[in-house]
Amino acid sequence: MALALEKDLDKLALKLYKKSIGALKDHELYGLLLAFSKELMRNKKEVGGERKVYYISAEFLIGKLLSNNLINLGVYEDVENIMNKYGKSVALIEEEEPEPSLGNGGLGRLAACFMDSIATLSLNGAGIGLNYHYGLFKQVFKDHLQMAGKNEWIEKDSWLNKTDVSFEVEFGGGKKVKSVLYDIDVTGYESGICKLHLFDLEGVDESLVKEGIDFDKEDIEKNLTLFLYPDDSDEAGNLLRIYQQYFMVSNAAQLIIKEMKEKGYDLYDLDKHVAIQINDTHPTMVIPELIRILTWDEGFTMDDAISTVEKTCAYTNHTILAEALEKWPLSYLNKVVPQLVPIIKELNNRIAKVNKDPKIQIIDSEKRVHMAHIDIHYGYSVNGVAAIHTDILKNTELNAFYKLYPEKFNNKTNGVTFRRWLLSCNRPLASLLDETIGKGYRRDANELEKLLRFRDDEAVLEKISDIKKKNKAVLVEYIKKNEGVELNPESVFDVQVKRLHEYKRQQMNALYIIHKYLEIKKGKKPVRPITCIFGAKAAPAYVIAKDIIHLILVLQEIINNDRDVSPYLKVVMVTNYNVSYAEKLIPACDISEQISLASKEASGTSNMKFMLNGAVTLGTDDGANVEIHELVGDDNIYIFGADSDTVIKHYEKADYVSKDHYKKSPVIREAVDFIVSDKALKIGNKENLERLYKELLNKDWFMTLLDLESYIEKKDEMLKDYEDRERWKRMMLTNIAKAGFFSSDRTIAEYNRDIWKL
Ligand code: 26V
Repeated sequence: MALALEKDLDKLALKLYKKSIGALKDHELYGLLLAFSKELMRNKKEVGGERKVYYISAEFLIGKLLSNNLINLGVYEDVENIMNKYGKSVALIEEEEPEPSLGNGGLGRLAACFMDSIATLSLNGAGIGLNYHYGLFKQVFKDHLQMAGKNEWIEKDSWLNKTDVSFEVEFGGGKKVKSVLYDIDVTGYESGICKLHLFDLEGVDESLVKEGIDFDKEDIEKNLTLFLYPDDSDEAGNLLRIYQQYFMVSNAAQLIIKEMKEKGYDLYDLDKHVAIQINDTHPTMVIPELIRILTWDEGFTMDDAISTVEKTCAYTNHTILAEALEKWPLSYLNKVVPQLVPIIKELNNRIAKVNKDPKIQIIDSEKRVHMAHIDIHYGYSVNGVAAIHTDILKNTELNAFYKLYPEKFNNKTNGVTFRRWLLSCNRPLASLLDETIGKGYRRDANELEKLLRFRDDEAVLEKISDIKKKNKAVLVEYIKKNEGVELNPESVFDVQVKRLHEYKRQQMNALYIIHKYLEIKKGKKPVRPITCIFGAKAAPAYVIAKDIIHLILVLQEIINNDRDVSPYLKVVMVTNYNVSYAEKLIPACDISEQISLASKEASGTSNMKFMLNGAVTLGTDDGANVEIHELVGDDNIYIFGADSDTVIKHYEKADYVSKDHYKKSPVIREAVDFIVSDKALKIGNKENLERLYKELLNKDWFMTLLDLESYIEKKDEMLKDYEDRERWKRMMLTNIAKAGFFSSDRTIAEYNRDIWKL
């Protein structure tokens, strides 16, 4: 097979570049493997069936696709061998692939994992989203501050396939635009193909973007698909987001109806042939839009349209943060989508007529439209993304709805695709698993449990620890090249990578680092050096989040340049953390930081990727950490801090006072005061550091100081245990063995069993 494959590749190289493989430059090799993979995918069967799920999502954070596709197409090893013959590797060639940044973080990455699993399980499904030309901004640091630039990712040759599908979409004020549909083929693991449909704006104008990521937000006929969620701090930004959302769902609705008609199905049977999964509230307008199309164009009565649509749509909630639950002023909707307003009012009136409870109204007394409320009243399923999250939705946040519709609520604990987060990013570990437990885990992740048989096998434990060592060495090289920071591969690698948000509490990790720094300064040195690694982007309009980045970068500068301290402690915040960076950081991590304020992280998914790659979790009992805790048991995880009930009570009683903690504890005081110390101010900016200091002392909405002491204690306990190497290796093994539950194949099988029923 390898020989035939090499011949095919050589032929293709001649056709594309008029050169043989050996003469190709790296970028041409990427072009070659791209074209080759696309050819293989074109020859694969598209999954079909009588009933289809459409997963609508404003974000699909797919990451680079080359190695993932080669793995799923079953040709990775052969291609790797051929490339090795020419002194190249797939990993090296993949460096040439630009990374699409079509998502903010967990929600978007989840959608990408789900597409992989839908295809792998051969479910009849498609993803629908937007083809943002620059996606999420590219992060750079200047003077210890985050700057945002545009991330160009669309090249002449890419994974996008232009189709001839195009629809018209009308907005208020007589604005009318046309769409163009691009498809990305999603190949499952040794299975068929599903489509990721990304709609773009015909006539989108990249030249609108001038400096950085600034552009004319009003010119929607030209800007609609330039960026993902542009800065939403001003009205223009919010309006643009509504324009984007309507553009996405109007195209989705038209595509779904087109496909129904092409297959000859009766639209009154929509719910029999179609399930629409609404990924967070961003695609909510698909509900009134479908009702509009069915009543205006297809002759449905309002009653029939509503009852058809409510049997078709299902909603996933991804957060309980009040500020993240979308509530659009009716006046905005009147401007952008006046045609939906009477329908939304009708949906509202039908509820208000029978139930006056203000908590469940769609339009509130301030004339804001609660998008989640539309989903819950007019969808057939509502799910949270981890057990504790769904419980909080049922018992607290959405309790009034739960009482009305208990049968709609269900939990679907998130998962991640093991093709990318094990087979692709950690090939040495995958090979070891192949050798020890066989390849069955690749199809059935639960088979990872077989690894427990090797709990006391010193040779296997040693191999697991060697792989970690090698991955750390690879990361050290990469960080040296990309960040110019020299790390010690013998140190403990402590990693926190996720979007920057106060509830995720990167600031608490920073306070720990200050505490360690001061301890070392006083002569108390850790037994083994510690390396603290961060990766995080902050929303450009989120001031305190950017201040936290500033603090971390200031600490990096102070600590790494302090000769007394840097042999024992190093800090690095990597630039432009993205999927590709995650693929390098996660396999090299010892301590996985999952330290959100209990009750606030709906699930988290990096926690799953880390455990799968043999890191041990340091976390609160929050999100999926709770389920990780249950699976691995107390001995294989480090849990600290207030539990979610305690936190929820603090919020209810409004009795948390951060200053009390500051006053009571000298350890806390010393760490917090350092933020505005001469040393910090010499390097950092007064404005940023003082604002952060005041925020922590006077507000600290996410209760950093409540948990700081128990965090310090737990982390120190963990560092001590790291020195009991046998015990640590067993913890690594147990975490890997128990990760099977977190395969997105399991999650998707559950969505299908309980919601989609394909
Ligand atoms: C959205 C926004 C919008 C603007 C204001 C600030 C803000 C803050 C948070 C969000 C979060 C949107 C929803 C989201 O991304 N949720 C994440 O979903 C992941 C996949 O289910 C889950 O693992 C994460 O815990 C959850 O935060």
